[in-house]
Amino acid sequence: MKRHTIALGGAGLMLGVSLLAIHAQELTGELPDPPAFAAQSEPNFVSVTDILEYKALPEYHEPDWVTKKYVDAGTLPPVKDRLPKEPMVYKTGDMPDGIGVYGDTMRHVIGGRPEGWNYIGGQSQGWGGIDIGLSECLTRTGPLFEIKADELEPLPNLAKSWEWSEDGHELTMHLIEGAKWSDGDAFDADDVMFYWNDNVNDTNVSPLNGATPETFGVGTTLEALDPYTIKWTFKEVRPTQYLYAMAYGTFCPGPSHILKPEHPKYNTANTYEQYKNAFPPEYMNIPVMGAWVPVEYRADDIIVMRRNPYYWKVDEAGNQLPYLNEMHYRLSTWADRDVQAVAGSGDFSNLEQAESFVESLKRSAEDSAPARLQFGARTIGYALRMNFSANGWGEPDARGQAIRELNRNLDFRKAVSIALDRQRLGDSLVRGPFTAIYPGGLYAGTAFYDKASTVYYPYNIEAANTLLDGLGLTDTDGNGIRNLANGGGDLEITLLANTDYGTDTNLAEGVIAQLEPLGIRVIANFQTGTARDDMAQAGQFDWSVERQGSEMVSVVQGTTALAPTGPRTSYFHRAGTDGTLDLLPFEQELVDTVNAFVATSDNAERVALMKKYQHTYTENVYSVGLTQYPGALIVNKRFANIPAGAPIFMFNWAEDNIIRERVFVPADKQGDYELHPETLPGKPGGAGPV
Ligand code: BQZ
Repeated sequence: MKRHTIALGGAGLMLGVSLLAIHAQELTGELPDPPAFAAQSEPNFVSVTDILEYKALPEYHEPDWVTKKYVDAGTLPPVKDRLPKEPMVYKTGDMPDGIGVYGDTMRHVIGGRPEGWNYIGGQSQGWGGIDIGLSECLTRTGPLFEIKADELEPLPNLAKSWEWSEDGHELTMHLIEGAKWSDGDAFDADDVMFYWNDNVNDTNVSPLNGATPETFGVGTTLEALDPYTIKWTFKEVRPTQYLYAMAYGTFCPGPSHILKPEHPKYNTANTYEQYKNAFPPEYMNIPVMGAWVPVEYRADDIIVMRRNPYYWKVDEAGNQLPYLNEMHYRLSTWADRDVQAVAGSGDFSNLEQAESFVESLKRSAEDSAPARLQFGARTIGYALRMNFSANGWGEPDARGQAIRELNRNLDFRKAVSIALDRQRLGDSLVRGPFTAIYPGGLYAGTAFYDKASTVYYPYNIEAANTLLDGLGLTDTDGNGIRNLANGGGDLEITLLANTDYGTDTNLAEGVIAQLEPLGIRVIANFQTGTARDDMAQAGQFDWSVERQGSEMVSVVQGTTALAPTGPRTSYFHRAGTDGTLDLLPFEQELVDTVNAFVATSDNAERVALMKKYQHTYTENVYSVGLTQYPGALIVNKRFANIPAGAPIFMFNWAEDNIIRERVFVPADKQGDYELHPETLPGKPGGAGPV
């Protein structure tokens, strides 16, 4: 600390010199390659048409007890009448263990808590595969990890086919015909248009997972041509990119026949808050298009789901999916999910917290281990994100505004970046070949990553101090904390982090500890998951430590979040109180690069654009990368049809990637875990399974 205190006197000159020296001296350095760490299993790469098709089959089947107890009793139509004209058919060739058998349960353990069932109204269901299982979307991208790179395009799902107009501005999509919600109500364009018109395009509603009109392109329109045909009109020419945004998490329509009556546009007695909260966790049998329906909820204990009798997908033998009759989501912690999965009292986990790696590896190495653990590529990455809005997003006070101004200063961001010892941060989580030094931007080892385009500023505490001195952030009152320039108060910065994950708070504490010697007081603002998500989306943070989304892994999934391409597309720079974005010149460059990427389907051009993106991003320290490491999929050994090489996270989480509706347990391995055997969901809002 002493140096900059001394700097006040003749320091000007010395400061000037060293700052000039700093600026002159190349702060960049050679980015060390990640430690060698091979993924433990490779996917079998296939074409989209190898996975599924839509066609009518000569006959259909269901669990015998469904026929006996419901169809024969006349309380449920025959399976052929519950299925669409042409159901989705999963091809046996792509199913690792082939046609499955009915029965058993997948016992998930999760760290989230359900707010309610109104996903498109903005409520979280607790994550951990709940919303992924309940919500079906127009397209699907989770399973794309096994698609041949040169054939990469989203899978059809609720939209079973589509075609572009000659000029490339219009995309006509054909919805699956005759599919029904789990209560038997027809799924059609009404559900799609209610989501688009009255949720995405209603600024009073923030759908979960952040869909905004700009997620599908500035000026894009959508209309229904008939109950099973919708037409998009884009400003760009053939922006195939948006087909990825039509998958999970941003275009998964909700049951309009249930939600619309609660929406203020159609029910003026209701406020938007009442609409959002109209379906609390206690509300059972919410209609879904997914494979399982919530039939029981015990707060802080468990959510139980039973098979959807109207599920619109079958195998090639005509067996209506899913094979598993029940899903459990035990309400615990994310760390406990790992523990229970390797212990065999839970069935599934995305091992994503590096602190649990060693213990999980040890337990699952034994022959008697109940679960298989497979590491994938390094697709888990953490960054320190700074709030770039200086025009009011999150309504900062004077101190907060001063921090926003600093966040927008490159020397300041560089100083913070080179003051962090990433090797030490990674090692603080787990030792060994797992964590890699991550400067920020696209991840090493991913499709569009280019090392030569990645600017890296190595650890250099000396230069960091000089840069901060150069900004006039000197400790004028001698309390060991630098002061804001021009006689300002102490340099205090709040750091938002998610207490649901040890990794998030450990990394945040690492940042706090490593910046303290520089005289920067970083104050922990640690919040539980949902509270953290709400504060982050409202811009109520100076800095936040976050696990990044799929855009940094795949680029093609979540593309519009790569830069502030719209007022609410970026995670850390959104429109201010006047609705405008105060973009810095390099940010405008990033926006233009991302928009150019969306507007072209020429692969060579896309690769070149992402090199430019990576260079601009890392040269300007748009976010401060902290660490990057692989995750491991843990699944109980009794389950079959788990695809080889399924990553825990790429285009989506493994709960989507493994296609759970076609996962089964061979008859001789089935456990007796069903809590409500031989029951089906009851009426929406009814007591539970019947
Ligand atoms: C996986 C995932 C499935 C959300 C959530 C949670 C939320 C975020 C993120 C992950 C959990 C699990 O992640 O950690 O392994 O099961 O649910 O949805 O972190 O707080 O808002 O983006 O996906």
